[in-house]
Amino acid sequence: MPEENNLISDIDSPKFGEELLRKIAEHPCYDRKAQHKYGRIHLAVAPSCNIQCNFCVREFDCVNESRPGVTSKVLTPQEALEKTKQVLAEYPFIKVVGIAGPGDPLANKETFETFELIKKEFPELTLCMSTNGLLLPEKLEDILRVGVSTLTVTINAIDPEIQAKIVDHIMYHGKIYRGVEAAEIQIKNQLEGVRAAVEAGVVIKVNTVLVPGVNDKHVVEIARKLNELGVYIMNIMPLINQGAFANIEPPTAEERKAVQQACEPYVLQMRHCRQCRADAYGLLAQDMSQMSEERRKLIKIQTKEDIEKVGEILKEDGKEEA
Ligand code: CLF
Ligand code: SF4
Repeated sequence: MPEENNLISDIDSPKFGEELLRKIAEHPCYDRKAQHKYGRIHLAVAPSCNIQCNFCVREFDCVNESRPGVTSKVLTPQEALEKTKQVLAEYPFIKVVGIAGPGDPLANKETFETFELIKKEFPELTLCMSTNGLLLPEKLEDILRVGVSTLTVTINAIDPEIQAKIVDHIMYHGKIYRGVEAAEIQIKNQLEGVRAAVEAGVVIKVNTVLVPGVNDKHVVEIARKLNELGVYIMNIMPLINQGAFANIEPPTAEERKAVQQACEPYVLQMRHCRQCRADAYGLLAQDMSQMSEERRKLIKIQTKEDIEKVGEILKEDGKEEA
């Protein structure tokens, strides 16, 4: 182990304030225990992307965060606000509003317009987004202004030679870059952006798509870097073979587990990701955007009852929920 890396057991827990600790505890992706209790709503307001990953089929959602082979219906910011109002009135256990595509949220001005509208209407909710990180340094000010507190950056390699095998090209400040040159720009921006975001108090999750034969031996090096940067949690996702990577065999569950174990000493591992759609809402395990009206009603009733029941028990016990 290189000297500059601390094992996570050696590091003091991050210095988050009370408000951020509450947001983490109520975030179904950031806190494993929260996944059965609290939900998220994704607003699919961001169709454009500024890079081309080799495992991406562009008519579908961004697979750096979402489910492959799925096409979410794009909403305007106003439609997204209306949808949020409607969904939250019925499912108050939703605590997080996320923008995760269908493209890259930072490549769409609608992302910020939507967050502005949501923040005004629901100031207590956690605002979350995911990005490929290309525009992170220049958009960080906007991210902070609209009040995003949990941010996912996909980092599939920190070695430009490896990244060049994963991303075909990037579009950056009006120019197309390919190969190692493109990879160097993206990695530099991702790492600089993550460092600055951590310093600004944003809680960072990093997604890494595990591509056998391409970055599988390299992922632990990424984890060491995340440790150094102060990243809160890492989500190692399996490749779904499509696009230019259609012929690469995805990792087995055992292979992914072994990589997660190797990374765990450096950065907390997320193991409950559902690779949700860019328009998913509800609990992670119950995407209500894909359910019949009857089933949604059932969940609403059950969940409200559950919440009330828990509230009553707590009142009787005279203590807050653990
Ligand atoms: Fe959405 Fe992502 Fe925020 Fe969660 S999802 S933007 S951090 S609110 Fe969660 Fe879904 Fe996995 Fe993403 S289970 S795909 S990790
Ligand atoms: Fe596709 Fe997402 Fe990669 Fe963009 S960042 S090319 S939407 S997988």
